[in-house]
Amino acid sequence: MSGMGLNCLWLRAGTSKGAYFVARDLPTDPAMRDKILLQIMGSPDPHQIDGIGGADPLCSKVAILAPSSRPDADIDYLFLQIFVDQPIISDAQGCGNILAGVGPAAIEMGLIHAQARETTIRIHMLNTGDIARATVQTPDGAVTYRGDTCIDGVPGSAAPIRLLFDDIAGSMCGALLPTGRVRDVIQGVTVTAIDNGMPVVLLDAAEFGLDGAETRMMLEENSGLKTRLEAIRLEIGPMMGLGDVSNASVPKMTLLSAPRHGGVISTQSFIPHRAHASIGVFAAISVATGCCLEGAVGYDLAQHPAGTHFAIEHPSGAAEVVIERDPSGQVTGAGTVRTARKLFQGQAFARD
Ligand code: NQM
Repeated sequence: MSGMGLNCLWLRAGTSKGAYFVARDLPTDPAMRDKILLQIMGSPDPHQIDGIGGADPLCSKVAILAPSSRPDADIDYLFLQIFVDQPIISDAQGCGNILAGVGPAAIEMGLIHAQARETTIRIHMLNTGDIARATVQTPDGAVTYRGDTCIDGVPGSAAPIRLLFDDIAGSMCGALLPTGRVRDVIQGVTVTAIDNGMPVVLLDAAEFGLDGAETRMMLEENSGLKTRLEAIRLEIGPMMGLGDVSNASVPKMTLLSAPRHGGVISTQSFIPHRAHASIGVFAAISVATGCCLEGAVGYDLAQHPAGTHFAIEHPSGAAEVVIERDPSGQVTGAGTVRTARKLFQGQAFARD
């Protein structure tokens, strides 16, 4: 198996890059599958020199697609985070950026027939059990990647891909506030643990002596900060129902400060060991949701928008998310717009 090429589509999806496969081409045994995927991506190696991975968690991602097992969905999507420098593959999180490529990939790989103008695909996200609706531009019945939509963190513009989610609260943790409290004190630091699509720990940057303007590189080089964040993460992970998180890519650790550029809040995220160049889709939705909860870390730092549009500032701009609330203020739905681009289509090879 490992000597044979596997059909593979390599997409830039949102602010991430990933390899898209069809499930029937991969071994059904997860251990065999993971061995092949580690080899294809080149892990473990900080440079992923013997594989196609981009030596950064944001470019070391895999999506596995299949016709859906559910009547209310069209496609099953399993997201796998391939650790760069450890032989670990984790399905303990979803990924809203790689999700943006699922619609185009499902059409390109022959799993879905495109409609005449745009095609809406119901995607069953296997990592969480939740459903997303993705609308892809398909003029003349084929995917187009060309368009005028810009997202911060990606040069140029591309065709919009609309993503909508109905009920993603407690996606991995079972509850929006997995510890049962809006704030906890862990290792002397006040935190809010929240999961609206992604398990995230919200922290006030000021508690770490930061003002929120530090660059990704400054954060990466701050080993004292990383040590403190990891200690908090390891303690709160089990409290969030995630078990021992030493080898898990969740919860994400997000430092918050007051917005600087007209957005709702400013963020600096660790995912969980490397600083994010921007912020994940579901992470941004979880942060936006936290900003709506009185008492949560971030509520007092946020500039609260009157409507549904939340600009979540991050180190390379802002992520625009839509948050819908009922009259009591409870978050009922979320969405965003991303773009994607086909970079390569062909066969990927594991080592013999
Ligand atoms: O939160 C990175 C990304 C992500 C995840 C990460 C994501 C999300 O930016 O939905 O997209 O948090 O590991 O692709």
